[in-house]
Amino acid sequence: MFQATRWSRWAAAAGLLSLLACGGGHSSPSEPGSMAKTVTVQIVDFAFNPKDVTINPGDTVQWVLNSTTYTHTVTAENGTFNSGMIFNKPGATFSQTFNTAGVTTQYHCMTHWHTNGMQGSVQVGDGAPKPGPGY
Ligand SMILES: [Cu+2]
Repeated sequence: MFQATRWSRWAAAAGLLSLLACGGGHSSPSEPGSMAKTVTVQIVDFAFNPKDVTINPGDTVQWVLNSTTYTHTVTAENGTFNSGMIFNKPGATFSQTFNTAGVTTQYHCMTHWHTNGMQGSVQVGDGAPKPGPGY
């Protein structure tokens, strides 16, 4: 009886520690550089999927062309990044790391922005504002 109680307390403590070790997931953004993740956004036909992503500071977004329609770009409207015409064959990738919490970056494809509304957003941290209409 005594042994079983000790063991279950130990198991509960170990479970709690393993949760804390991973930063608790999305509800509590981690420090930059610790437990940083890469989130993938697929480019399929004339759209980003998912269109909007929410990440923690220090995380990286990697866009991957998974389509035979091109040429696309990933171009930030605040000027912080621009892939150029890099998405010119299936499998092409572009990555950007976002370190500043509370910032939402709206981006688009220069080729298909006006014709297809090809745009998306990256929200960093839980307090980042929602993207504008259409993003
Ligand atoms: Cu495009």
